[in-house]
Amino acid sequence: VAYDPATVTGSGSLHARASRVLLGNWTGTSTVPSRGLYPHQWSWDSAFIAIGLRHLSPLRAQVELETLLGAQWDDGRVPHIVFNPSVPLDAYFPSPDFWRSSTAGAAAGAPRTVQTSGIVQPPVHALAAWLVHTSDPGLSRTRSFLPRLYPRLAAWHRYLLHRRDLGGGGLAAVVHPWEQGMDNSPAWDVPLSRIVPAEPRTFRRADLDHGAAQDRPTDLDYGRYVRLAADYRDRGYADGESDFAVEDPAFNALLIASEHALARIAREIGVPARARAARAERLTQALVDRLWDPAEGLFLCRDLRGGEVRGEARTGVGLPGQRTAADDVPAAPGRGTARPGRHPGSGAPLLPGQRTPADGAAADPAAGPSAGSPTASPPGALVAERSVAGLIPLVLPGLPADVAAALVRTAGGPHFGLGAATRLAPSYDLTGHAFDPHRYWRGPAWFNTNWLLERGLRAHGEQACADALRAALLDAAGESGFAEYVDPYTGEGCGARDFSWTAALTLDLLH
Ligand code: 9WN
Repeated sequence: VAYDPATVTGSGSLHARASRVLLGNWTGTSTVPSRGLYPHQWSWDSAFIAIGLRHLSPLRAQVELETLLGAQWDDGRVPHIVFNPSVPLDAYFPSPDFWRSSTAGAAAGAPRTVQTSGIVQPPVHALAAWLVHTSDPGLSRTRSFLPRLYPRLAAWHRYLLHRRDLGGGGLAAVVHPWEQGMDNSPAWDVPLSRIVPAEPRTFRRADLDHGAAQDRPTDLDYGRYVRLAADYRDRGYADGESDFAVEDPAFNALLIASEHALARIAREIGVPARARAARAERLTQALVDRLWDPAEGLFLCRDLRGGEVRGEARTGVGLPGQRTAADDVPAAPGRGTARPGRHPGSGAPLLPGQRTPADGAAADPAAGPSAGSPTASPPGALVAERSVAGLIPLVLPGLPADVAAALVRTAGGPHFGLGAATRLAPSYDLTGHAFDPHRYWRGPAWFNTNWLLERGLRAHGEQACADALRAALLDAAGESGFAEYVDPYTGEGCGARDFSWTAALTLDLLH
């Protein structure tokens, strides 16, 4: 890494405090999300971190992304964790000896010299690369930053759009809750309920050395996370057969935003960009066709393995008197009772509250891609839970105007309370059966999702709302000591402090 004195200005100011967090979490080639809880490099964290770091040091921001993409697998996947070999194995679970990337991932082309996980995280990277470039185009061009990154970013998107198009409709599916990044969101309760948890005695949760148990996922969640990851590893990280396969609106919206960014990158480096821009538009259409719920004014997750439900008419989620998917799943800690069978068709009971296409039309995975043919019935079932993930497509400027307007209304309505009941948008429905203002992705407000909403509001002309959210984000970040997440009503900090993306996105909002 070339000599690069990152600048800190205005001692004591929010800017200076945020800068100190980022400088303190820098390891020389990348930034840890948190020194204690997350001592390695995480994929979507690095993208958000680079977006803030570019204001302190465009060079470090470039190196951050280069380090991550340096650990890319030959099949194009960008791993969700790149392990730091100097960190003791027991500092984080699952550690490299669980993932065994260089051996178990050999067929998929995992790197030999660096240890990684085998799953992915949301593809925010092309967006981050473009924003990093714009912060210092001269340095970027001198270092051939974009020409070097472009083939890797293109391969990453290709992996997601081909190997991960498990539903055949053009969208990417996640095969583990950690991939979507909102680990214990109630949106996963039903799809996860089919997974037989691993025995608790087979693993040790290092996260509980640093985080309060009541703010973290439950042991039962972890049992299922471990089972899913171990099964994936034991299949050589081959895609297609996962018992958990979900099309998520935030993951796909970020992919589309990154496709738009890749088109800009392509134009900048002089390679054809038209096909990319067109693809981003097609994907936006597929997102609306497959995941938009007009009755709710919200995007929902599609559980691709949930297509067993038949025949029961359901419209809207969680409306008074209706059963939601989650009625079947008691709230934590008793939530998630193991069910017989791990896959529809192997004995899993019908799941009330999931919504099948056209209320009972047969889901036919063999029907082929539905992108561009909105009349085809998508496989699986929409998950009847309101998650902040369903608001994230607001970042897409190309969203149909009526969809964007409905999202803005939903963000400010009773379920998310933005600009009214809450200081920041919660990760999950304030009125939801599983809402808990302190438990990780089951209610607390997170800075990355709110930063995305702030951008989305601005992109759709909601300047006053965006300004208010920006002010609330800055206040909450400063008051909480750059907490990992906060109580959406009070702003009280939870989880880790000096959390990197909180500091990075604070810096970005200050610029
Ligand atoms: C598992 C690092 C990551 C974030 C995720 C967040 C949390 C990990 C964990 O921390 O997940 O990947 O151990 O809980 O849920 O979004 O990227 O900050």
